[in-house]
Amino acid sequence: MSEKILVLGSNGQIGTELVTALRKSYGENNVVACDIRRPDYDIKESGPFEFVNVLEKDTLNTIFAKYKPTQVYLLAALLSATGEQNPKLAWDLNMNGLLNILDLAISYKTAKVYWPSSIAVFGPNSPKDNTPQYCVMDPNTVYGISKLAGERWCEYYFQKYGLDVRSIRYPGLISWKAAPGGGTTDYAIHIFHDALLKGSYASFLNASTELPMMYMDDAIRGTIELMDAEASKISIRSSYNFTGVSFTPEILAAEIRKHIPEFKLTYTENDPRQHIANSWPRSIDDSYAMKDWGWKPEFNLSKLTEDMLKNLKK
Ligand code: AKB
Repeated sequence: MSEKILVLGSNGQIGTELVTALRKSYGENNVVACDIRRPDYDIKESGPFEFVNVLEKDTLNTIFAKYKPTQVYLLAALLSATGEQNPKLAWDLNMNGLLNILDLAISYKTAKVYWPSSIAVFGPNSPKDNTPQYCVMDPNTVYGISKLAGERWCEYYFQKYGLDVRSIRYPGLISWKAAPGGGTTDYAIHIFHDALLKGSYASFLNASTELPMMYMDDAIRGTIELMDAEASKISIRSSYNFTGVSFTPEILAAEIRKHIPEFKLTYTENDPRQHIANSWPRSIDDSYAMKDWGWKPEFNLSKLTEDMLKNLKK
């Protein structure tokens, strides 16, 4: 049977690259990009696009009836920093968007659903180093709370209805193709743009704030590998710990200086995102992903820095 794939939230940082990768594997017409905004590319020149708000059940129902998707990727969400500016909207979008998709996936017998979680599910009392898959989780952002609740719903739908839902707890994702969407880890993208444009960057996180990160190429490959894995290999139906490399703004700046020696890093004070970052892990133990479906990152700090600068210079 040929696949028909819906990607909801297709214009975001992840969706932009995921749609391209999926279209390469499954064919342009079999991957339907869906978003509330018009994409940057010319719709007529590319594969199918639909305007969809994941909170509008009737529109969603029409789209499911039209395409009868075999796989759905739900990426539409409000991230950690923007979520704090509008907690009720973040909860509504992140939670009810997910429940709408889980219910429609059951009604339309969608074979597989992908939904991203985040390191934001951890909180101030979670272990900070090599944070294990199973530990205390006390998120203190509405984004983290919605992701933790969403993980429980995913596992519930798997156990109660047999829905094949798969999920990854993304760390900060670093990419150059699309702008990041209002997260706490966004400094690690802005720093590259400003290093090239101005030779300096004012970081909203302090010098020693270490966070888990990953290059987008690894994240897209890992996501598709998880979705392609045999169902029998997936032992976790909440969400998998997943990581690439951990670093601080200071360490990242030192790496950038290997290419731009005059690069200057300064720090702003009292940014609310510092408080969020302080509650998150410094590094992640992703051994379940490695053991269950063979996860292995390819980009370390020097490789991702080189690739970011090379592509942003173009
Ligand atoms: C954020 O910073 O909110 C996201 C995330 C880690 O989920 N990048």
